[in-house]
Amino acid sequence: MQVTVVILKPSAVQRGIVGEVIARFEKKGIQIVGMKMLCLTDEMLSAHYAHLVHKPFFGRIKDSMQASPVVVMALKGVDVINVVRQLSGVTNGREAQPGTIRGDYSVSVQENIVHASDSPETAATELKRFFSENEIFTYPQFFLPYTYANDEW
Ligand code: FUP
Repeated sequence: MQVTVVILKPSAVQRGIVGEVIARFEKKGIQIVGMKMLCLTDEMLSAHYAHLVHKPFFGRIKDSMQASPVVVMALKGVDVINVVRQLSGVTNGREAQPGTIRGDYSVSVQENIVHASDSPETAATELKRFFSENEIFTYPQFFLPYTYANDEW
């Protein structure tokens, strides 16, 4: 099992679709193992978007991510990093496939509803960035036998 990090961005919080987006992860069969609301700090965003920090548009991305609190989630499942990226769709909401979160709820590159970790290394770093150890829960998923075959997990 892997754990990945999702951020429900201000574009989700402000538009009142946090519940709908969370429901997509739950209905897929992914287990929520951590979740909280917080305001992203300058330090968090410089680390989180280190690959974009020198781009001319970093300032507007930062403003967008700090426009309201966000919801951060830790999600657990088999290959969940890839599964959540697939559910999210490509970065540009105008190009994301219908049926994906961005494809259904976004027409923007920046205001694209969710962030999802893109690799096991990133997921581990982001988990540490946004959660302390006691905020990540281990608990039985009672539907597991109906979610996966027993040789899948
Ligand atoms: P993703 O992994 O899909 O979140 O995409 P990136 O890490 O490439 O981009 C992070 C955020 O920066 C995206 F949510 C959108 C924003 N961005 C822009 O606004 N313009 C760009 O040219 C690239 C990214």
